[in-house]
Amino acid sequence: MSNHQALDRWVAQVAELCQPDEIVWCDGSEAQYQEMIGRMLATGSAVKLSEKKKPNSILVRSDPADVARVEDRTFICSEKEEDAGPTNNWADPAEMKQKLDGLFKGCMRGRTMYVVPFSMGPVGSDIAHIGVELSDSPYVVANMMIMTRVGQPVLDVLGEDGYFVPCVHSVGYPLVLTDGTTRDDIPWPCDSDNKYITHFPETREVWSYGSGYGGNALLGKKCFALRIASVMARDQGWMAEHMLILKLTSPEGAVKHIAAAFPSACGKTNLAMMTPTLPGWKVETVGDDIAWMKFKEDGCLHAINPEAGFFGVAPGTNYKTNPNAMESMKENAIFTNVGMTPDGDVWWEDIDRPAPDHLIDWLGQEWVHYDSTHKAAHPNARFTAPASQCPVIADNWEDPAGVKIDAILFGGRRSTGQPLVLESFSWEHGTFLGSTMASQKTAAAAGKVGELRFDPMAMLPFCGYHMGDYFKHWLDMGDQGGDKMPRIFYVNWFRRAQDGHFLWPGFGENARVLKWVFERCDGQAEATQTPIGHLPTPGALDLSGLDLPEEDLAELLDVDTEHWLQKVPVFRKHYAQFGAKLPGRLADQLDQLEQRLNDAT
Ligand code: OXD
Ligand code: MN
Repeated sequence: MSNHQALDRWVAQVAELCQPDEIVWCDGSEAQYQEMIGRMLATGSAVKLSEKKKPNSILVRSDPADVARVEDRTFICSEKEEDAGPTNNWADPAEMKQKLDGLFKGCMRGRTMYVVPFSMGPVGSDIAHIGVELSDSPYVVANMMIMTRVGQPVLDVLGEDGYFVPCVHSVGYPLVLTDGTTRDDIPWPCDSDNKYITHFPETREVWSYGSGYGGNALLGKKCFALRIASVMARDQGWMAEHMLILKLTSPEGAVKHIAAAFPSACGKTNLAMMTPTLPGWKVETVGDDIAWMKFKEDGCLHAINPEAGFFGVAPGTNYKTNPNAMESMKENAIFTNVGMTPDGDVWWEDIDRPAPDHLIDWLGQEWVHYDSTHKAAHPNARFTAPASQCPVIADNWEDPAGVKIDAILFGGRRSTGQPLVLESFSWEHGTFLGSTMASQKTAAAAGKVGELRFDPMAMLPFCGYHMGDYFKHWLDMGDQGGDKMPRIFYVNWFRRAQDGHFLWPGFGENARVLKWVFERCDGQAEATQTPIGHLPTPGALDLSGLDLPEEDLAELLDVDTEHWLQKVPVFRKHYAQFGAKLPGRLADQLDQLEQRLNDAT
């Protein structure tokens, strides 16, 4: 029970529907975290890792049918279909509520319903917002305790009548069936044929059924902090974005904060924790996945990281690609769908050490290296770790006032055409760049990996309303902020040469690009105007000490007019889906691009 009548009433209503055996309120304490871990160990959901190798950490293996976000089972249930737009699955809210009533009825029988009051952002910050998740999964509760701020301080801020976003989650595996028969719990309960990840933007509710994995189930993350928050942000004049936030310090000690939107599994965590190769430059982490940005009295956008932990992709993470992520997950971590070594440690593809002779794979079986398709870890295997454990967490990462954002980067995986870095001509042109962002698909979502798809502002799976209205919101924000808005850049670490090799070394070397961005913000670094944006002049990028063949640099900064002219009709087709909701100013931007390209040929 709380002091908040509406909250208590809602908890009672959901309990009446779901019929759990008991209700437990989460206080966010270490004892309660240990209780969740204990419950998972008892049902076989979790395996304890070696105290020597990974203190206070567990490994969890999901059902093979529940391994990623399910975009085709994710619904925006707005009153009007047109408000969900062409990029979302829409469902009628009344019909969906009826369906959910059927699914949720009795779905927690034989289980405990946990009440998780959580703050997205430092508790009490005026950029933060509060949610309450009701869930029957100890795995979800334990993850929420790492990923958000949970417990009594949140209820204290809520007081008697504070606003919260209600989020209901069930794995959809009752232990007592309607006919009264009982069944034992299983390690990863779910209802994989019946997943519904549903959002009600008008009433700002989330109902999630059937999956226990990541963004489908940790409802503070994608469901609240992006889909519902994007609607709140539109209505209240702020921004909820799929962006990392980093603090960049120059050798002289000057600081800038950069937010960057890349699609899922395109290196946000690596960039946010990067160790620069340029002497004297420092990158520190504020957040690795989501940014909430509001205007402050100075007229500038200030951002918080609404999360308190990292839910990062494990495969490919190692002491070379991201030593700070490796250090962050050294202890007190949850690993999901990775391999396990005989000495009780974790293993995944491209971790720093060779696979031992014996290994239990993510399916819980002895791993046989018989072919490259049979991986020890699932490609979307994850680690959950407290952000406070990151060695380069910024000292101001929990500042309730947020950090002033100086620059925004867009980017994705593009093997051709897109230069290493460019700066937009204006906020409006930057919005155009974000709206036409495309990237090769990764394993973070179910579906075919590698396909090129438009992913505007990296928000394709996360925008809770019509994408055309979302573009308009970006333009409105720009009109409001004027010349105080961050500068907008577009980066691409993934361009390949004809023979297939990556042209840019990436990782710590990306600091060279950040340095140019930093200097552009101060009006210093040199740039040439091209039809697609301002590109660094050949000498403007600091390449000291980097062995980069001249022809590779030339290709990285090449603007192939033919390539871009071919893109124009592709962009037009992409824009056409937004119909009358496409802001005319963006259509004009596309015409202007075409004009500039034609003038250049
Ligand atoms: C994530 C994602 O988990 O974008 O952050 O899928
Ligand atoms: Mn993400």
